[in-house]
Amino acid sequence: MTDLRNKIVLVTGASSGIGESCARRFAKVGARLILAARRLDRLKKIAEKLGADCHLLNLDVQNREEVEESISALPADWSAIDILVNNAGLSRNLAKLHEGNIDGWEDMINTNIKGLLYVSRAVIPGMVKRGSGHVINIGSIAGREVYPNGNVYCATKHAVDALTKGMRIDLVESPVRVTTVDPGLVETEFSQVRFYGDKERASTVYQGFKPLTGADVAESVVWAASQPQHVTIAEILILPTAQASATSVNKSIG
Ligand code: NDP
Ligand code: 8X3
Repeated sequence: MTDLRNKIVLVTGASSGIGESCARRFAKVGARLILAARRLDRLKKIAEKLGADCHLLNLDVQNREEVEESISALPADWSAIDILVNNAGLSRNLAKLHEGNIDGWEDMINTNIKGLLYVSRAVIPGMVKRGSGHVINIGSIAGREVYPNGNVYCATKHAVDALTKGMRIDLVESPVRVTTVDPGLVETEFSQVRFYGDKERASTVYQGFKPLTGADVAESVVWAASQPQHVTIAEILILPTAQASATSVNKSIG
């Protein structure tokens, strides 16, 4: 198994949900954490409770210059990133494509695709140079299926799927591993962001069944990272037991 003690793990979107849970789970196994997000106040509170060696990055992954500068300016004892968890992401709205909000599209494309690309482009060369590293992308069931009104969000997660496969091909000559962890419905702030802060509407998404938690997903992420160096967990699809596909959810089992 790969010993994760003292490994340097960069988690984007560590201020909430799946990213925050990944930070907690990696901290438990003794990793050192670079926590990145726009809400630095939240990162500070999370870091205080982690009991792990942490470095905080106030980072908007949409901002290409900010990403390049933040990664290249990491202090020497934080610069050799072992594991990159490309988690920062969001959805905006549910609407038919021809009625969609174009600003929301930009937000999703700029975060889920371009943000992931900027961070990957800044971090992976160091991994290749050092001959070691692991990139773990947080995809989605929405990267495997398209559901009604999910058009652009699903497209961004299909793009993440293509980029994961492309990275794995391009890195085959190096020991750097590439994994995608693709969750179904996880109760986080995801739906609150999708519905622009409407908590009541967001909560209805998870009513009537037991959704995944961020911790459930983090367990898969850390398990994939713990495998021996010659093992790549290429893809994990993780669903609540009440979910069988993007559109098939049994909302009557509580
Ligand atoms: P949350 O809304 O709880 O967390 C999203 C995280 O992304 C926050 O920490 C947020 O931090 C960060 N983020 C958003 N935009 C940016 C940005 N421009 N720059 C830096 N960080 C950013 O949602 P989840 O935890 O659910 O989402 C995490 C990932 O999981 C996303 O990629 C999402 O698509 C994916 N996913 C979620 C599922 C779900 O059902 N919840 C299912 C499948 C996949 P801040 O606002 O502080 O910048
Ligand atoms: C998030 C899960 O089903 O809302 O990727 O797309 S879903």
